[in-house]
Amino acid sequence: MYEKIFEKASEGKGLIREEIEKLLSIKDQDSLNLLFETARDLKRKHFGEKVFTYGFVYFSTFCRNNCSFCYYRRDNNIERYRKTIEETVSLSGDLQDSGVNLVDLTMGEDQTMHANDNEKLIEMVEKVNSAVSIPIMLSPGAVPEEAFPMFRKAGAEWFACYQETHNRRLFSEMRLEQDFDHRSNQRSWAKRYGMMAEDGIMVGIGETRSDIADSVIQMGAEGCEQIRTMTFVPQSGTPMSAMRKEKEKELKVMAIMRLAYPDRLIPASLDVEGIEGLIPRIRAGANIVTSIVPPRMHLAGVAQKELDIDSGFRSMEHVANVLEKEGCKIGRNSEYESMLRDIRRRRCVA
Ligand code: SAM
Ligand code: MD0
Ligand code: SF4
Repeated sequence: MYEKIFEKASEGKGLIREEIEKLLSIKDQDSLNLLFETARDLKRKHFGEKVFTYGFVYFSTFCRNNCSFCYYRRDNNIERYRKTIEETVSLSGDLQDSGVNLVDLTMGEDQTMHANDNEKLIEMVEKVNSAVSIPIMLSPGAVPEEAFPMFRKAGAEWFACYQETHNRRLFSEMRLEQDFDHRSNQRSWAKRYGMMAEDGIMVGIGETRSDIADSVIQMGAEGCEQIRTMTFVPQSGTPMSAMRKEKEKELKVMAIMRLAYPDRLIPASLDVEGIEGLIPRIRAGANIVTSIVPPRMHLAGVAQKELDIDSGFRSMEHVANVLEKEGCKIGRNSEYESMLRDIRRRRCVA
């Protein structure tokens, strides 16, 4: 029933809307397995058995926004922390020493960091950049266009800002009082000023099949080098706390993204189901592991604030063991960087 679509995608011909929607409707396990198999084959063709790893430093959990889905929304009365620049530099160094290929510096929209044209944030990126040699990804929320050349100059190579959904109505229910176009501009600005960009969607937030197809198409058209999907994890103290967590959808969407865009970087986040969720995501076509967090450093995850962190199950060492058992090869820094060079080169030509 789906064979023709799999065959076409295997040849690297991508997917059209109708095919994306059809694959989203898969229910039986056999077809689902075939979908994952096709995704894995395509991944292998482009990346071999290589998987790359990203360390995660959620250095400030203060936020001025009130996203309905997020534990760290302004109205949630929770304990928060802000690491100093020195602490963040040291955590980034430790992550590099543990072997990750990139460090992702993430924060809520913390006014202390954004103040005076992002002065503190820029200083932090500069200092991390002098201390580590691996690439830096910055995930600071939505900022004015003028910030991008300064982030780039300070040493950030990547900018992550997820649209969550490309349905404007749903966006306004998720990201309360935030502007859809301003958020979407973040990624174009990042690219304009020489950074690579990541987009992403959440699943299980009330979206339809057609919404997901829109997002998959839109993410492809924007040309972000990295694209992701994450299952919404209900958070206590938020308006969406009573919602149900979707089970299979994320894997399906991930595999569909791989069929549609064989050469993009697609993360498996440890922040949804912890270490247990890693291999299913790798088997669905992901080629990057994100949200690797060092244990006992009082660092939180985003969607899973504690899961597997202090036990060390989200450390590089443990992740590497799990990946090696699966037959994956952990990408070296030199391999990651040469892949980034290829990606940048392709973009200049295209
Ligand atoms: N504050 C910045 C922002 O919103 O862009 C950067 C960090 S934010 C916490 C990173 C992403 O985590 C969000 O864009 C969202 O996709 C994801 N996220 C947050 N809460 C989540 C939840 N409860 N379940 C799944 N993903 C979540
Ligand atoms: C992750 N918790 O990779 C992180 C986060 C922000 N750039 C990434 C969502 O899962
Ligand atoms: Fe703040 Fe980001 Fe959470 Fe929204 S998703 S409340 S912007 S930390």
